[in-house]
Amino acid sequence: MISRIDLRGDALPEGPALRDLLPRADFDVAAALEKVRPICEAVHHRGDAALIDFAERFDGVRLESVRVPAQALTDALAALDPAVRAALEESIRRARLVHREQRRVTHTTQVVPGGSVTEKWVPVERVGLYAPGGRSVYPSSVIMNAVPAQEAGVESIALASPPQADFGGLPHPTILAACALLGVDEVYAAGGATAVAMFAYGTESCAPANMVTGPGNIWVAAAKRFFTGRIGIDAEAGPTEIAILADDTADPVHVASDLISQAEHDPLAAAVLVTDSVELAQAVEKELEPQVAATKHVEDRIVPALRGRQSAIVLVDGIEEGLKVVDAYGAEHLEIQTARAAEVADRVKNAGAIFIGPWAPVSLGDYAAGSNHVLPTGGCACHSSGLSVQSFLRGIHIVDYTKDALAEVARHVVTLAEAEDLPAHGAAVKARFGWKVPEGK
Ligand code: HSO
Ligand code: ZN
Repeated sequence: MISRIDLRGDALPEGPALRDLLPRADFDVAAALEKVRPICEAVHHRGDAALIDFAERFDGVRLESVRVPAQALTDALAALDPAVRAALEESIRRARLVHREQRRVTHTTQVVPGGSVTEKWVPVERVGLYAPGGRSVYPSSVIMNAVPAQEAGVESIALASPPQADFGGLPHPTILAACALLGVDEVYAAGGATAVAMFAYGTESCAPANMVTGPGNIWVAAAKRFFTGRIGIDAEAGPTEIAILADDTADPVHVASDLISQAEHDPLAAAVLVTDSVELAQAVEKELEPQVAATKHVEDRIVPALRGRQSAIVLVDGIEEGLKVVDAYGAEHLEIQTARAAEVADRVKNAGAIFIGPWAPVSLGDYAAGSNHVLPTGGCACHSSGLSVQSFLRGIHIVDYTKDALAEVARHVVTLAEAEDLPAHGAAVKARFGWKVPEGK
């Protein structure tokens, strides 16, 4: 069901060489880029008409309008199962608690008397959120995108999700209901690359956005790459990943169920167990069989995900080596199921989110821990973080110097300008002091 990679014995290689030994899915965004280009160009040139044509082609439904009427959101919320509503509300409440505390405060540094730099945090003005349809209708992801944007103070938030032929061309009702609960009332029926293009260029019915965030398949990732530089993006989200660092204190039933939980997302999802215990490895292998057999999505997602080259049980000599492996891997989600798990977790450098001990499975974080589940995949955790309030803010430096404060440092500015062969830079300072360089202090 899952392969083994045995890294015991020899010393582990460092950095990229170690990473090359570890499993990872092929997710070739560059190849998809060429395919999304004509789609993006069509949306640029033909606006809503292109969106309506693409919806017919990709989603099998002819739309009357791309904008979802407000009544559809109200109706979806009214029809929502009360248990699902209560769970979504609790998820929103917890996410708000965590994200509210991520707000940044304006800070002024008095560099010298009369000279200060203030860093002012300003939210992005308009954001387009994307919620996938098809295999992944995740109202939880609507929460994870909307809450940080709202807590950051983004004024204009719109959401796009693919039209569903079964629901008269509207996005899935649970997505609409989640929008209603969150107070996101500007919603569009547009999917994949077409939705990203709609937000990037704007169309007759949708004003352009400064930023697009949200999960999606390879076409969404490719469209985000296509527009990078023109708009802000969160990340090119790839297939989901779970890595578990475990020793012989871990419960194989928990480990197996957590591996399966993320394999459930996608045939390309990655499930990686890193352990120094052969007994645990064997017990997990044994445990996977009945648990997989007992669940849903077996043949289409879980079995290909676990059997794929992106998943493995990695055997290491000890937890020290295990830490090196998980750092080289940089998992989207990392569970620590070892003795003194909090101490081990504290030493991890690269992970999107870390889940400590037996009572914090990734699925808690997916829905209701309060943490964000939009996290860096594909090793991007080595340089990036998950979605947060910070993702929707810009820090603007405000420079405020008096004449005396400028005079004090003028000779350094002029010197550096000359050293860089940019005399006009120096002149811009000298001009303010009768074309002479002030003495300074
Ligand atoms: N594990 C996914 C998020 C998700 N899980 C949504 C369930 N629904 C990526 O972090
Ligand atoms: Zn998940």
